[in-house]
Amino acid sequence: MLFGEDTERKQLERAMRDAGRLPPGQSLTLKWPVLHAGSVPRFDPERWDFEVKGLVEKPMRFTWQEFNKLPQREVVADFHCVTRWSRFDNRWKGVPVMEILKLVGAKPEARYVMVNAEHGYTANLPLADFASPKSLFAFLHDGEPLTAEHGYPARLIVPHLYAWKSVKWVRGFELLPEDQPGFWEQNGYNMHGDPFKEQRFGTD
Ligand SMILES: Nc1nc2c(c(=O)[nH]1)N[C@H]1C(S)=C(S)[C@@H](COP(=O)(O)O)O[C@H]1N2
Ligand SMILES: [Mo]
Repeated sequence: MLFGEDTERKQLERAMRDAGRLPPGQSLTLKWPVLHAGSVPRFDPERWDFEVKGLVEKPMRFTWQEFNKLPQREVVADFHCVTRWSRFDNRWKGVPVMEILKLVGAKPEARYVMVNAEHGYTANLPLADFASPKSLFAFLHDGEPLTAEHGYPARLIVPHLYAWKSVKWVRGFELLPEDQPGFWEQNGYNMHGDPFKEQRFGTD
């Protein structure tokens, strides 16, 4: 029954808010909305690559095959969109960001990251957030390959920041000495984006 389902959702929402797990100004969704700018890109495994550049000891480029051979792990995490919905307990599987950072080696001057995706989408974040143990380049969600609209074949997941930093259709990243605004950040979104501090827009 619709009414019953909504009551259940609201009860869960209140419990999660009280437990400190739902960030301020967010509501819980049991569905999984799709949100992005532009069109869904087509995946061509022959042409796909993942490029790591900027302030790294060893710039690297991975083919789709090579990228798939990197160590993988699973992370269960909540997902918070700045448009005020949160989706709990997503089970992601993919390549931890740390695995790639170990291979390329961040130079000491590297402090920020620009993440690059298809169609020129970008998102910036501090290297310390990017390198968090729960950040990963995910292939699977709840045991299934990502659907095209959720970022197939791979997307970044940084669970502790607003979801616009969780770049779909990811194709690489660049380490930088200074912070530079990405796609939404150029349009007024926050440079950091911590949902628990409600860093939605502006400088803080
Ligand atoms: N490449 C790309 N990644 C993106 C976006 C985008 O426009 N392009 N939108 C972001 C935003 S605002 C959100 S809320 C999440 C939504 O992910 P979902 O569509 O899988 O729910 O993707 C993020 N990643
Ligand atoms: Mo979002």
